[in-house]
Amino acid sequence: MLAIYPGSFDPVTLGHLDIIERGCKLFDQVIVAVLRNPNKTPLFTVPDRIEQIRRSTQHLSNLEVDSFDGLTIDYARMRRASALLRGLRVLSDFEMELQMAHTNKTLSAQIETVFLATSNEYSFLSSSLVKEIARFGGAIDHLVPNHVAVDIYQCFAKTHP
Ligand code: COD
Repeated sequence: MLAIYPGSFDPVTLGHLDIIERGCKLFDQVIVAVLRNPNKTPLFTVPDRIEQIRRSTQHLSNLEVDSFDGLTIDYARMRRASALLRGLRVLSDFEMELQMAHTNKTLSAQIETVFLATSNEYSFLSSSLVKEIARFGGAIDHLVPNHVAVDIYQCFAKTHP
């Protein structure tokens, strides 16, 4: 069974990686799909984000990392996926996630959304929080892989030398 784990991953965090690792145990194959969104100004380009995820997941043989644009459900259909994988942290995630799951179900009844509850230690963690901490020079090494922390600090050093 193939699952798509779609998201922004700007950048990938230990919370995302926890979902990816657990998803790889549940499904035969998982594709992490990075959205190419022209309406957003991300910190990292899509190729950079793909590279960060690939470097962090070399030990997972049933994982592919790709990018897509348009609707997630169209990409999932094109890849012949059975499920969309999503993570849930707090109650506020649930409202948006449930709305997306129901909408996607109306667009393709065959593709299920599967939610994994965040691991306790990552329940507070988001890409935005990591960027905010790094912007003000705080420690992020316990929140993202080391090579991603280096990338983030380099980005902010360029904008705030
Ligand atoms: N612990 C567990 N899960 C986590 C954690 C954590 N610490 N951090 C993030 N997650 C989960 C999120 O809840 C989410 O499920 C997933 O990881 C990805 O998170 P992000 O923030 O990187 O990505 P999102 O949620 O911004 O991605 C949104 C999409 C790109 C999937 C969505 O906007 C989309 O599908 N866009 C394409 C257009 C489309 O199809 N629109 C219709 C949607 S119904």
